[in-house]
Amino acid sequence: MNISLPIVALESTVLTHGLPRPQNLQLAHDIERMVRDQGATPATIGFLDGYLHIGLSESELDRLANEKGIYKVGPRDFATVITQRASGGTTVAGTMFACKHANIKVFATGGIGGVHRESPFDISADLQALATIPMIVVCAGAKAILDFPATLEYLETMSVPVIGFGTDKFPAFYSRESGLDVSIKLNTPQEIVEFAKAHWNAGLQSAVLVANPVPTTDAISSSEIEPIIEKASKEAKDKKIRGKELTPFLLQRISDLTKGKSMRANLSLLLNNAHLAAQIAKALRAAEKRRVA
Ligand code: PSU
Ligand code: MN
Repeated sequence: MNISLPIVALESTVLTHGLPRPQNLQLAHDIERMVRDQGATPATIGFLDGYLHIGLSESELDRLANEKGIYKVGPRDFATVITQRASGGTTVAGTMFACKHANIKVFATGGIGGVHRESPFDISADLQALATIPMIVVCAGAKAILDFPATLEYLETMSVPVIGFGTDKFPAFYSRESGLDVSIKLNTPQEIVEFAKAHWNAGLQSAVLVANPVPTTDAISSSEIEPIIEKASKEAKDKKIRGKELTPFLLQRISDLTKGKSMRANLSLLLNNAHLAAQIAKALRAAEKRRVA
């Protein structure tokens, strides 16, 4: 019998490439504590010296947050870091791939990757992972730097349901809404678990994406953030920044241009997502216990 423990997987690209030092290590600790305080077990996932770690100790988190030459690891980079005995932070897709092996069903992140605005054909491997790995992924929408309509269309094409947690609208990472619709609004962790079970029982193999808006106190209005995103995107285009460098470049530029306000929103939504993911992991565990009893 396959009963999952209430475990919440956490990605590590946000530590290695998404946030500056020292906020990155502080966040790693805060987010793990948030999961534990809710009665679930955090498992931050990443590569150290060519080995995949599911759950990292204090000193291992410190290495990922502070060492130089750390890779950003999506699924296609697994063989690279394994053969090079390298260390790296796993992206949403890389973390989901690890969860598939470890049978972890719940994962919290900040924002998923998606279809980029400025770079044609730059579509994050996160979308491919969401299409093929059956688990519950909690995010605050797609990263604000993306093409939202294209990202949501792709998720629809790949049969990934998008649940708005307490909202009909897809949240836009720094802002609470993008003006675009989710596929269903649900209001409790129990409803989310029931929905995911129905999705998989119907024979689907895709993930269920939970979109949890950034807390109101830290949200930035789209009228404030949009011109800044446009500016940063244009700079990236002018500097010919592409591929895996694009996301870190944009996040850093937006943080500079907002004098750190976007980073505060980023930290706040990460903790908020870990909180909800822990509740979902516990609800999933309770549902599985009931089924076995
Ligand atoms: N959202 C953030 N910070 C991040 C990321 C997302 O606020 O660092 C990371 C995630 O790990 C995500 C990755 O999987 O960026 C997507 O990168 P790309 O667009 O290159 O696939
Ligand atoms: Mn990309």
